[in-house]
Amino acid sequence: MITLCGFAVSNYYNKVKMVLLEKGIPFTEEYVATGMKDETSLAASPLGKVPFIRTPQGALCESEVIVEYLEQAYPSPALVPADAWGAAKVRELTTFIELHLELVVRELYPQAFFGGTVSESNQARIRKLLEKNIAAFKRLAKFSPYVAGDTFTSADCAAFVSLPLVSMATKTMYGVDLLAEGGIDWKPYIKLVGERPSAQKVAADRKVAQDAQIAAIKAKAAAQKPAG
Ligand SMILES: N[C@@H](CCC(=O)N[C@@H](CS)C(=O)NCC(=O)O)C(=O)O
Repeated sequence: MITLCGFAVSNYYNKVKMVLLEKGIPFTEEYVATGMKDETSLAASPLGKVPFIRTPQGALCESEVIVEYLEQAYPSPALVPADAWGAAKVRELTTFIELHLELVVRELYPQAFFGGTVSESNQARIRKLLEKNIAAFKRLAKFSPYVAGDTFTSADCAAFVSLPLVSMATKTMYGVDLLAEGGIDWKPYIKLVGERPSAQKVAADRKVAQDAQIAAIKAKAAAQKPAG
């Protein structure tokens, strides 16, 4: 049995979870926070990142490596085309979504989502890069209706969990959804993918985790507030 380690607010965790659900692979979930220092977790994920999985053969980290392992080990139903070219085109999209969109916008999260700050010069640098990368992504993405074409693939699992973050973070930081401004009509696409049982489960579990996170932040703030 596979154990998926991490937490339900993480987009990379949710990408792997969606793949597991789509493929009908039995798995259990284990809550692991980021930045873990214990030797067992570091042996599984040496950078202290989530997700990682535990399998009877050992542990594996890096979400896309996990997705590729799952595709090979559990080929049916396929989430990547069988032919080399089709498979490469799916991976190309996932790489664009994660490396050129999510990893760039992630630099905004401290201020967009966590009450921290991002310097104005960094905000300007990130915006410029995002505008360039979103235009590049638009050239590759099909949305017809799925991101790689007429078939649902693992790139849709990546898109479903990461594209809304690009929109939310840029809207919060710049007052404009750079994805939509870049001509990517992502909302109907997310709605379509969101109808899948796998997406509904991921979204429902994420909401429970987010609500718990917000409640914990509020409780902490209340405890720190001087009485009176
Ligand atoms: N390339 C990694 C990225 C995973 C990642 O950045 N996960 C976040 C949570 S969404 C994390 O662990 N952050 C903590 C850190 O970067 O130290 C993957 O695809 O698994």
